[in-house]
This record gives sequence, structure tokens and C-alpha cells, in this order.
Amino acid sequence: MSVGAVRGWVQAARRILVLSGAGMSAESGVPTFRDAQTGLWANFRPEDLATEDAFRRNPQQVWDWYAMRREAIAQVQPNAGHLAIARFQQAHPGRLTVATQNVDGLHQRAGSPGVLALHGNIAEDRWLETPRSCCRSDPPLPGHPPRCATCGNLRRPAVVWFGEMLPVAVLAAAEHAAREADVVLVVGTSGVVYPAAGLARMAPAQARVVVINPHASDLDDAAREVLRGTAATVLPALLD
Ligand code: BV8
Repeated sequence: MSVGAVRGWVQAARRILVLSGAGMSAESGVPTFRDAQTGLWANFRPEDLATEDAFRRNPQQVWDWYAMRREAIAQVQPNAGHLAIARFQQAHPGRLTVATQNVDGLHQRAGSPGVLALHGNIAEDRWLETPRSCCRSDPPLPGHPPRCATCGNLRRPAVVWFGEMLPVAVLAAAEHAAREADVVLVVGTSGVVYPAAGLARMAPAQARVVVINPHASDLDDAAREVLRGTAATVLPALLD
């Protein structure tokens, strides 16, 4: 089926859910997780670094990985795909919800309202242990990672690591949006990470699930249509 026919579905839809993954930001220059295997961290699997155990075992290594990613993300801009989604939301308030696995904040920076950040935001951090009064009163000691000067509590990235629950209210809102959707656009995700990927399988039977991905993904079988293209080229064609 052509992009034009899918565009007809999108333009006629009352409720659209966009479920995005790392490929959504690839054209902004943010490496995807599968690409990350080729980069500086080629010897580490994200699944091995993005865990509380890894952080407790080697806080500096994990903190350095996030510091490197934060620095890279601060240099990039939302791409045409992020901007097309935000324009559609501004033109049609309430018709399109974004649920993203990405922690890069690019949907938010593009102007999308009410982004459901399923895995948190890399730009923020929080205390590793439940903070005490000392953690709150004194500024953390600088370092990799920063720590409480009194009790040594560590700061950690405010993202959802493997083995951690997703924010309950955010996940519930995303599940609600999936169950109400007429169209689900699954953009730039390999579909291997749950429970986020499961959202693409929660749409009602009559809903149209569309995968937008230049390569095969684990969610292709859930799609009514697969568009073999990139986020920055396909989304403007569907949404503008
Ligand atoms: C949890 C934040 C339970 C950190 C991330 C079944 C049910 C529930 C859980 C599980 C389950 N099976 C397994 C699990 C455990 C686990 C999991 O899913 N493991 C996987 C590896 C098998 N899930 C969890 O641990 C989750 N928590 O289940 O808790 C629980 C219950 C009760 C009490 C306690 C606990 C938490 C998962 C969250 C992990 N955190 N991110 C960080 O970023 O550092 S996930 C991380 O992976 C990112 O968010 C990223 O988005 C994601 C990787 O997936 P993708 O986004 O898809 O990226 P990827 O690189 O894989 O693919 C990119 C795609 O883009 C490719 O297909 C490519 O072709 C495409 N592409 C490339 N260029 C473009 C493009 N597409 C479009 N345009 C382009 N230009």
C-alpha cells in the first residue's frame, strides 16, 4: 500500500497514537541502540549498562555513558519527523498522543504537548537511595556520579533501567491511548523492549497499526501496513 493510502487513514482518524523508539531520533544524529554497538560503547550492550546492578557495580562507568549521551543529545535538534508530529498536534488538539521509549527529550523540544515518556528523561537525575534530609539540604558533591556529602547517596539518571517498572501513570495513559486509537504509528523501534512494545498490540481490532521503519522489526507482524521508510521522510508525508 502507498504512503498516500495510509495518509488517508491518518487524516480520517479521530485518535492517533505514535509509539516511537530510537529510530525516531536517528536522523537527528542520535545513535540507535543497535547502532550503539558500533560506537564508543561497542563492547557494552545497553542491556548491560542500563541497569541498577551495573550502576551499583560501577557507578562511574554507567554515569560516564550517560554523560556522553547527554552531551551528544544536547548538540542535536528535533528532525522533520518530530516537527511534523508537533505541527499536527498543534493543528488538531487532542487527536494525536505521543508515547516514546526515547529519553532524549526531542519530541518535547519539537513542541509536542503531553509526551508520554515511558522510559524517563536522560537530562534529569534523581537519588539512587531514598533521599534523607542531608541529601536535600546540601548540594551534592561533584564527581562521577555526584553524591551526598553527608551520607554518600549517589545521583543516578532519571531513566527507567532494565528490570525497573515504568512510571505507572505514564504507562496507564499510554495503554489507554492504545486501546482508544483508530491509528497507531509505530516509528523507529525494533519492538524488542517490553512492556513499551506491547502497546502496539493493544489497539482495537479495527484500528490500523502502521510500522514506519527502514528495516524489519519485531512489530511488523502486528502491522496492517509496513512503510519501509524513515521517520523524517514518512511522517511529514502522512501528517502535514
Ligand atoms: C520491566 C532507558 C518489570 C534507559 C530503556 C516482557 C514484559 C515485561 C518486561 C519484559 C518482557 N520481556 C523482557 C522484559 C524485560 C525488559 C526487556 O524488554 N528486555 C528486552 C531487552 C528483551 N524490560 C524491562 O526491563 C522493562 N521493565 O519490564 O520491569 C518489572 C515489573 C514489576 C516490578 C519491577 C520490574 C524496562 C525497559 C526499559 C529499559 N530502558 N531506556 C536508556 O535509554 O539508557 S529501553 C531502551 O531500549 C531505549 O528506551 C530504547 O528506546 C530501547 C531500544 O529499543 P528501540 O527504541 O526500538 O531502539 P533500537 O535501537 O532497538 O531500534 C531502533 C529501530 O529504529 C530499528 O528497528 C531501526 O531499523 C529503526 N531505525 C533506524 N533508523 C531509522 C529507524 N526508523 C525510522 N527512521 C529512521 N531513520
